[in-house]
Amino acid sequence: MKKFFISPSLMCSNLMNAGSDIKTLEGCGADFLHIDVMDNHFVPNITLGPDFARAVRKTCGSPIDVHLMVENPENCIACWNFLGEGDIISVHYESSRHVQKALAAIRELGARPGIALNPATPFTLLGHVLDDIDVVLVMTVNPGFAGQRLIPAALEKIQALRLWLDERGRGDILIEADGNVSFDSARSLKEAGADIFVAGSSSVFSPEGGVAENYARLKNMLKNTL
Ligand code: S6P
Ligand code: MG
Repeated sequence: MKKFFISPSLMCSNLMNAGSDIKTLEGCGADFLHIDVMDNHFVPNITLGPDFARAVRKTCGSPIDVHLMVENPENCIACWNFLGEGDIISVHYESSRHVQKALAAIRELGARPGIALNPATPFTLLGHVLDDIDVVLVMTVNPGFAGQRLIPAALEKIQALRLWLDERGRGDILIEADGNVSFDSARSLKEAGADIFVAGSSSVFSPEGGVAENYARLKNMLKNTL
């Protein structure tokens, strides 16, 4: 069975009780905790930031997976200097004229650099930064909000990206699927080649069950998918 990772999206947790949800997820053995950072410039929303992430790091040992949806992320990589080995920091290809600089700064911190792609952005743009990344985060919805519907073309994109990376000898680069990863869509996303599954209101934080129960359900579903 191919290894997979679940990254619950904390913006979808019960923010009045986030500490308790985070402890529950740590108890579930969550592979990552996904922290969405938005600046009302790159996307029309404002969410979590480094102070929140620092508080998470203090209370919990799970690796952190930061998704920066901010303009010019190269200017704020130092804000994340409490992250390091095992953590992921992703920046959007579309958010900077100096994206390689941002990726190199993340590597310098000791964290794993990821590049995030909006639905309309072709992955073939990544040819010259393959050595600078450990992860490609494929947006399966337009970034900015939880609770959207998956864009079907994203599945084909993930499939083609997996082949493209493998052909370049980069089978080690992980593909992260972000947006409407549900108990149903997770299966097709895994079959297409995704490795990391961002789990928000469609799965781990779905009102269908409790956080631990939903996490176990998603994990079980992914375990039984090739
Ligand atoms: C969206 C953000 C995501 C969401 C997550 C929500 O801009 O990057 O990480 O938090 O995808 O999950 P769902 O199941 O509500 O789409
Ligand atoms: Mg995200």
